[in-house]
Amino acid sequence: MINEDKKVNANSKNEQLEYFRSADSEDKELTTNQGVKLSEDEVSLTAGERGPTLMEDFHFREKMTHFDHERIPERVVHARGFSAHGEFELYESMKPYTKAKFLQNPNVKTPVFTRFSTVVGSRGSKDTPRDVRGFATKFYTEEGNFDLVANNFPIFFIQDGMKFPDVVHAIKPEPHNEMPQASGAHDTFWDWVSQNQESAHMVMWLMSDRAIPRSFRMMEGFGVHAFRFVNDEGKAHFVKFHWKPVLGTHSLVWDEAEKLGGKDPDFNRRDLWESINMGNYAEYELGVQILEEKDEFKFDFDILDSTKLWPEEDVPVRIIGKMTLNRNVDNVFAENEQVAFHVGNVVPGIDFTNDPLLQTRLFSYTDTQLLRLGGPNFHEIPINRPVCPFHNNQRDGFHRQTINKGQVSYRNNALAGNSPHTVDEKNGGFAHYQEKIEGRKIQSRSKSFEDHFSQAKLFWNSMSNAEKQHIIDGFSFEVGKVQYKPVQQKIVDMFGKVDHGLAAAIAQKLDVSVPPANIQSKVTKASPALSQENTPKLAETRKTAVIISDGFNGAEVKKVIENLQTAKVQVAILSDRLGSITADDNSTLKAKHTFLTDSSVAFDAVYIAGGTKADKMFEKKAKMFMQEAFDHFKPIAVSNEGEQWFKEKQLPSKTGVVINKQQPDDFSKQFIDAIAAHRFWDRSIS
Ligand code: HDE
Repeated sequence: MINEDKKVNANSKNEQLEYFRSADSEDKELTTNQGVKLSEDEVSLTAGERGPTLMEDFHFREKMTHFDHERIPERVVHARGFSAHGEFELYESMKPYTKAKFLQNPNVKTPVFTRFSTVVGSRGSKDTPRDVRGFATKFYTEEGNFDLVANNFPIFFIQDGMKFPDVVHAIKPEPHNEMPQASGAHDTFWDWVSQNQESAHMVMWLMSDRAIPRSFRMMEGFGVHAFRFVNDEGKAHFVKFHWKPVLGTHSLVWDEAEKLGGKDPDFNRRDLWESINMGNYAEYELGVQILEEKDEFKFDFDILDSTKLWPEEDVPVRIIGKMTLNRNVDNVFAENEQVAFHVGNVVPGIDFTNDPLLQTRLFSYTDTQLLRLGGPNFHEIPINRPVCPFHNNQRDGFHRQTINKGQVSYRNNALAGNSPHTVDEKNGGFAHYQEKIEGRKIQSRSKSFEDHFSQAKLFWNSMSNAEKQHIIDGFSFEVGKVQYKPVQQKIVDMFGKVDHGLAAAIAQKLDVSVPPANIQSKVTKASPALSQENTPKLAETRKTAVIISDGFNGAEVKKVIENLQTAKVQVAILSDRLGSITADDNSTLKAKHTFLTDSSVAFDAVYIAGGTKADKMFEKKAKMFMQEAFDHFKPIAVSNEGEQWFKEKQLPSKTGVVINKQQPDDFSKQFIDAIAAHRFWDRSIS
């Protein structure tokens, strides 16, 4: 379906996809792929009742053949992912900087499709490993598709894509035994890190809370590379892209992430899916850091080096629009698996820089889709089609859908007046930015890429005490799994170049030597924007378990639930069985969760209401729930029986524990404030 003249609006992609949808479950007749109606679908055609199956059973052959070919290769990286549709709305015109049409007029809405992913694990792995997250968005603009193929870290492991296969081989399961799945906690990865010091900054991020996001809805996104904006006068600026989640950037704690890997391997995708279904759409503001070309050499790092970020305090992030993900996919294979992103999909007004990592990515994405999607026509798959017209002389190949009419498929021609014809720049034709280049063909890294530790130290300096402790714990866990002792020592020595205190703390955990203090980076600067302490914190959409048994305080619990829901907190009633639980006033609440089906790690907060009729087993389970939530630094509200259990557990009542000694409204307010604060790091684990 080629949309020849319709204007693009927020619904354009949805309308286009509608053309390809099939509502098989709405009372349809069963047919073969040739459209022949079928009278039998469970028994194959045989010669006699107990005889062999016959070749002529075309339906059996078609059904089985299709099944046999159902798989396509999973992505070589970012295999596990989940997606949603949405729209992007511009707040302010970017006309002075770029001629990209979707960035000209405020309030114009562009349809988008975003896929979130982990990098290392295979398609069936868990959602919550310690890993970078992919955050790739396709903007279906009136001038063609623009793909912002981003990650949730602003930097990368390496400076030149030539090393990409190496870092991926090192972090993937080891080839001789294919272990461990979806984890960098093994020898080959840390061996690689210790031999490739340019990875220091990225590894600091990987050991931090950023690598275990609470939700896709609570992750920042970064285009990583310097791109170029080009305006209609041909003037260029360097630009970096940022996504800022409206709900702030939040994380799990490591123990929780590990447990979730077993309890709910789909934790992040479920969160996105359910939130969108509930109308809690995922929202992110688009920000840009813009640099004048004359400022290219103004910094103490190279702006083309993808292991460096541009500190937000030095180059402010200008918020220019908002993306809202508001529609779930209809079919995960058709959309999430078949979507083909490419960092090279740009529109006029957006161009590349010489960042060597970006340059190599420009080759890799098409190349990988050719194998994964089985040929050169993957742009015709519904999810990948632009919503604007596309015409050229490319023809044929596997799975071609378009029926190109006419005699001519080449340029230059007289027979068809050279149609399709080129379009000059003034009328929207893409013209590559004419950057002046001088130099020899060489294979060597620029000296300006040499400093690998200053920004790693900047990141460390920017962390709160709790965040620093998590980084130390991250290293101690990951490198603690390494079997080859010299690698552990090399890692401690390497990160001694970042911070002596960090290295000493890891050395102590790993039982290796502490490196000398004088090798640490001298950088004292911090970037507050890097700490998650400074991110927006809201109670909205946080998931709270309300634990009740028969005999719960009906008036109080209902009032608290009402207040939580008014504050847009998600409430889940949990008991020892599903169904109606009866309060002291004989009213009832329906439990949709039990101690068996759910565990504390699936929630952000817990309200232990209990009930006078709770038996010993209930009490035991509720106490375990409470203890775990406490150890994960989560807000806890307790009332009556709950308070008793809390005391029996001898949990020190520190911040974040709200005890019902007041009116339900005040109690709720304090609890909602605690939910908004998320975690209480001042608790000691008891
Ligand atoms: Fe990717 N990357 N990448 N990458 N990348 C892929 O393309 C590659 C890099 C990113 O949800 C692959 O379709 C090279 C940085 C995301 O479908 C592949 C290099 C950033 C996704 C590929 C990088 C990314 C991919 C695998 C180093 C953040 C998932 C499947 C030069 C800015 C997209 C595919 C989705 C996927 C190559 C580094 C983001 C092999 C060679 C830096 C979000 O083409």
